[in-house]
Amino acid sequence: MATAAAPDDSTVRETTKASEEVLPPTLGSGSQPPNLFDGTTRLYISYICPYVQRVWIARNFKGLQDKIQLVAIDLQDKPAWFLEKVYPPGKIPVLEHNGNIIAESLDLLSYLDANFEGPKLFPGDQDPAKQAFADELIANSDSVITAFFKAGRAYAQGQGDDDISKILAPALDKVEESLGRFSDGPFLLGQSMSAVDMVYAPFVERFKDFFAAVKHYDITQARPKLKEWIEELNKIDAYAVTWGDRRLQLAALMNKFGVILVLFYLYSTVLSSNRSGLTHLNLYLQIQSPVA
Ligand SMILES: N[C@@H](CCC(=O)N[C@@H](CS)C(=O)NCC(=O)O)C(=O)O
Repeated sequence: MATAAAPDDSTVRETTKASEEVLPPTLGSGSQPPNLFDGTTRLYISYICPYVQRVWIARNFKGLQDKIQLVAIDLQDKPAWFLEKVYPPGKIPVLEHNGNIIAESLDLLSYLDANFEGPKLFPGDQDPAKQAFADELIANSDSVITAFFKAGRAYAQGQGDDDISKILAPALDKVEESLGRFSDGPFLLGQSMSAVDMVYAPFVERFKDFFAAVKHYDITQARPKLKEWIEELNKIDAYAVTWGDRRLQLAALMNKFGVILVLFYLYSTVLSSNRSGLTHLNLYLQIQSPVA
């Protein structure tokens, strides 16, 4: 009986698993640029930016770890080459692809889907009802995210629980209600993670951790779909790896709202557990506005 030839290493190449990827160091003003516009596709990121996270999750979900190189930029000490040659507005995420620079996280999700292989981020013509809902949710995402930031500021200004809840609850209820639209799965469009989950989750999870830390308030309480959604998202490698050390994400958000005491607590827990984490945290503590 004929047997199949053993796969040749040069033809069968496994994509690096997202969780096995060695993440690059953060580049500041003293850094050398990569060989810009040499045909390599690069995603310029920061490790604490929710807008970046949207695109980073998408890149991993599509299995593009070996096709799109990550380049981490220090937003507090941006390299001159990044501002002069890559993206003068100085924002991230941006993608360097085929000699062009593409910016804006929402545009990048569509761009990745249209220009790269891998599982689809949007249902498109395959499922017009789901695509229409995706468009609606993405159009509403800014108002939900704005409510989260408003609730964070209300907390920082010492407003009472009722005031905070009035701002926060409708935004969270909207997400809970949206999760009920398609009953075939735990994600916003049903069975599988899509671009819409990538748009919302980096913000929902940040504020989940924030309100748990500052108010012992669990945003998933009485919102079972939200709870399940977060649990299921975190089972996905492509998603989970983009969080890194969550204490650092939390510290960055707290710093934005000036929550000094809890920062001190976080600082000491990182100090006792992880020296390199401490170095990163020191860096992040200098950040005035890590989240736009
Ligand atoms: N609308 C942009 C927002 C991106 C954004 O605000 N990124 C922040 C980091 S989270 C940034 O690059 N800020 C520039 C700076 O800090 O100088 C998007 O969706 O991509």
